[in-house]
Amino acid sequence: MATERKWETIKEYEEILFDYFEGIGRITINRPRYRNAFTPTTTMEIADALRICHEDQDIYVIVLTGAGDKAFCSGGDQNVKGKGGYIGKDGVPRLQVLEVQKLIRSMPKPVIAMVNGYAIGGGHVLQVVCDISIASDNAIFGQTGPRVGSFDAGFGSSYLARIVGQKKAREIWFLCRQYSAQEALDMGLVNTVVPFDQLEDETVKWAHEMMQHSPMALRMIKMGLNAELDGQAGIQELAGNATLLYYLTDEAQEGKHAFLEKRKPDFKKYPKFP
Ligand code: S0N
Repeated sequence: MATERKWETIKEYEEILFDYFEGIGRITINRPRYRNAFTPTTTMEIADALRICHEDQDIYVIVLTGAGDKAFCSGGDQNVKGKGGYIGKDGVPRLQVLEVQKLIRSMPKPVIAMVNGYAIGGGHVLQVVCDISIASDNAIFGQTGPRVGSFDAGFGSSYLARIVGQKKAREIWFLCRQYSAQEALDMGLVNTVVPFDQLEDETVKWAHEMMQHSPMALRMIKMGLNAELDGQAGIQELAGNATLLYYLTDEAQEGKHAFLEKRKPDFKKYPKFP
């Protein structure tokens, strides 16, 4: 039987839920009527919640999911798709889910996709960019872009190919087929598959297991894995984290103190590790 948990609301939004339980920040796309398709409001709200997760010292792991038992996310809401992007309340067309993808990728904490149904189109790309994917046995995966007049040639293709291989990635995009949770597991697209009623329990278990490990170690591993794929932007992220670690050393402090004390720095006393 599934465990009942008391999730506490972190912030109220229109189209997402954002709550907290024992070190986990959970973001739920809350548009089940539209299979959790995202509008510009949804993506702006997810981006805001992710920025809060980035800063919040009590959040160790982020979970992204969809409301209900039908869909994780069915991609961009076709009702508001206009020329140049998805049109929000300000009348401006945007492709803002790209910002959400980048925020997930540069989040210095693990992000788990808790896939509770359809992960389709831009919704599938969201689960692809998450660090870990835990799927329920009713989850269905696939891209629809070439059928509905869109595509994601960024992370949605290149990173997908790193996960499932070039041939399979081309099949997924060129044929727009749907794949079962078991097929997704077999091609390495998700980490595990569990019965729907165990999805939250399993996700919380994985999150808590990761939380027992060094946050800095997880952060550096994530940035290293990203850097290998993300070119200059990935190196910039990894280098930024290396600088953070360097600033924590006495050697770096010596440089700052010497400057402020108007003397020559003495770096010789610090070890040169082999
Ligand atoms: C998810 C599907 C397979 C579910 O099928 P099912 O269970 O048979 O339900 P339906 O009856 O089809 O749906 C129930 C109701 O929900 C509405 N609905 C579902 N999906 C959407 C959607 N994406 N937008 C708007 N409404 C949706 C249905 O219309 C239905 O409503 P009613 O009851 O009124 O009939 C199935 O629903 C499906 O195939 N959905 C469409 C999936 C899709 O094509 N998504 C869009 C794919 N494209 C993108 O996501 C854009 C890519 C992208 O985001 C991007 C990429 C790179 C750069 C930028 C962007 C960007 O655009 O931001």
